Amino acid sequence: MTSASASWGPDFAALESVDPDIARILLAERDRLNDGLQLIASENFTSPSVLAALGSTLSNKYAEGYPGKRYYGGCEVVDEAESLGIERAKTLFGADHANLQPHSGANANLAVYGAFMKPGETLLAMSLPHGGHLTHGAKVSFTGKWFNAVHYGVSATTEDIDYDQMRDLAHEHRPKMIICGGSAIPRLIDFAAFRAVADEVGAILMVDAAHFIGLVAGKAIPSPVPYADVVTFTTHKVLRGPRGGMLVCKSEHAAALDKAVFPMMQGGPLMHAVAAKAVALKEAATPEYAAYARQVIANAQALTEGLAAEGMRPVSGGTDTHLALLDLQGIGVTGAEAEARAGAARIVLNKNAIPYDPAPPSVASGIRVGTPATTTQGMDEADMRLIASLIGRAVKDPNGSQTAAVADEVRALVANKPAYAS
Ligand code: DSN
Repeated sequence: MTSASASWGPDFAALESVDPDIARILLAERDRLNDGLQLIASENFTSPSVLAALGSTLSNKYAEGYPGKRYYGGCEVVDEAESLGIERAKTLFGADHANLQPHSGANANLAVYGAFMKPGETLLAMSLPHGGHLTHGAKVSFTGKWFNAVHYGVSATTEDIDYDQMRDLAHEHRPKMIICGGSAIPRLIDFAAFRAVADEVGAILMVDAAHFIGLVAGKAIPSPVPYADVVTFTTHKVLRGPRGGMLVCKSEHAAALDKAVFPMMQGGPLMHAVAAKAVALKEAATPEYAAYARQVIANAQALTEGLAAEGMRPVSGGTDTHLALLDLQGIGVTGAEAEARAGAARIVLNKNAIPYDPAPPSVASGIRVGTPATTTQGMDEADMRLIASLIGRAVKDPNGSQTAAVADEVRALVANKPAYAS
């Protein structure tokens, strides 16, 4: 029950009193995070500052519109938070304009379609089985149902983006929009090549940077911002902010994209999430964050080399980013088996299709691993080499004889570097 004296910020004691079931679940999830290795490439551990903004009274406020142009009274305080976040995003990414309101990466992408495309028009994007994303025109997504989606993939020899195929398809189909980025791309993307092709065919270039924008923020890899008409991303992956989406764009697209986010696609923004995004952007502008971003890549490379030594073949030969895709066919283990065996030993990773995968997605021939969360915990290359050997022991162990011993070693490793204080 809320009262005049109710705590205005996160109050776990109040939650335990009012709803012990949910309180218990929150503690169990904290313990799960502290009791294993989190190698899901799209996950991370947000800071206490970000969590404080998320658990704040800004959740109460309706603020449809944008700073200074709202459809509700009483927005003068949340206006400050959103304006601060917009300025921080523009500065951090060197962008003309930023919109912090998309509730998710999918919503940010949806807004870009809303701004630039009509149903039936053509888009060109990376195919999902080769590392793209559902919202890039997959048949099960509205983007594949409402638009004519054409897909490029990776070369069978290099397993990197087939830029020649992409260019040929662009000239053949004259897409309204070209998209690059995805969920399982270990290599750097040649944004200049995409820009050149977009210019040749008169297409809008959208970069879905959800996976790697946190590395861009830390200046650890090149930025797509100078090349793209619009860059969409999530805020909770390497970037280490709250769960949510964002976009930055060139000034000539600002009005259309703002209108597409609200009122075309969304109603009231989640102002607590907007404030938490602003906090994450401030954190991402620090030298400590830049060192973290570089370490994420160094760790991913060390982990990939270690897994290769265990007989797991890195797709494309390695990684330039925070994630790696490993082909397990050489060790005779499916992605689903590897996910289950590693999970039983407290190592959380996901099965993943590899390019030209003979297995269905529910089984998959590969796994995807990423290093944002373990790097946030303070782990380094030596830890990654140990983790690779633990994964090898767990995954190449069909009868589970190693599971308990590996789990004990995992617990010993994370005990020194807990994700969250108890
Ligand atoms: N589901 C996210 C990922 O894991 O990459 C992308 O949306």
